[in-house]
Amino acid sequence: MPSSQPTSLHECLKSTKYAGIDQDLSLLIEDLAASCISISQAVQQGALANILGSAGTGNVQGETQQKLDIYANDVLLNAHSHTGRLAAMASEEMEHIYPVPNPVGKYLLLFDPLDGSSNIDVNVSIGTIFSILKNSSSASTVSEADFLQSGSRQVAAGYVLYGPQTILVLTVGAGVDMFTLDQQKNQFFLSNENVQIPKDTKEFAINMSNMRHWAPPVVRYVNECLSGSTGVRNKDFNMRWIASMVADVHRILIRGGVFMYPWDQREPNKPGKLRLLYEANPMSFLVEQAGGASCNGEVRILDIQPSQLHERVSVILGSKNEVDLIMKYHKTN
Ligand code: AHM
Ligand code: MG
Repeated sequence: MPSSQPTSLHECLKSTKYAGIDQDLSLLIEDLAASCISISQAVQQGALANILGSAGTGNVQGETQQKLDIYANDVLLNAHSHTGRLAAMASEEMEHIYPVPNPVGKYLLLFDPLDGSSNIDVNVSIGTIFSILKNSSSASTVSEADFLQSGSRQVAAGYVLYGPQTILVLTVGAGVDMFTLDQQKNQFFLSNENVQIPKDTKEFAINMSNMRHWAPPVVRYVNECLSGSTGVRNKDFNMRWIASMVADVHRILIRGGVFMYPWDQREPNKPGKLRLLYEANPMSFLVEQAGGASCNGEVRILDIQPSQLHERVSVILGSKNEVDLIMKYHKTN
């Protein structure tokens, strides 16, 4: 049991570490935390809240929506529509942006309301991923173009992991902090400060069933990991694949590792499976702030200029030395 009084999210956001953010952003982060507590409660109720299973509808990504995808999306839309802190929202689950009714604020909120949808019904960790941008447009109405900012312009990003514990992971560009939900007090408390990803690792995460479709640099890297201590890497690797990016990235933030969802040749014109604005950018911001690296094999993900809201991207992120090696293989192949 902790001996001293833990620091709440609210207190932390008032501390000098978070002095660089304005009050609207601080309150927006607290609004997000409150919405995710509601989502967490629904996740815990599961079948008792009639929240499991397919909704029978499809989203703009061509995926079947789960009831919890829609529930989480609605919770976030409702919680943020009238706060005066946002100009508009965009979600993985909605085809178009969602301009908020008056009063209109200065931030744009993007989210994957329920990441890891394929794990909902099997009681495996899932999460909500968010990214916050400034609305830099002076126009009176917000347009999709206002959301098309590179990840390096994010002012905050994070996720809430609904696992054995519910954990909020946050960056505002001053490192990464983790906050654990106290279920009795319904409040997040600081539990892991200034998270640092080890530079080296012996663990990789990738959906191996797609191996025959990958590009040569990715095949080379994974084959070298598989060859273990008698191969060129001179060490045995371990593999993990949870199929919830939030849970795989959380493990990497805690103990290192590399996560890959690379381009593959089944749909050569599609850069990857994961979405740049709702998944890759916020996770890349967190990983870099924790001393890791993130790229698409060619360039840093945070440098990519998006050309559309639901743009997809190849993702390679995690322990810095490993990501650098995979990048090198892409450049020399
Ligand atoms: P989702 O946002 O619809 O849940 O999809 C994204 C998820 C990631 O969390 C995860 O890394 C990946 O899809 C798993 O894909 P696969 O089932 O192909 O392994
Ligand atoms: Mg997702």
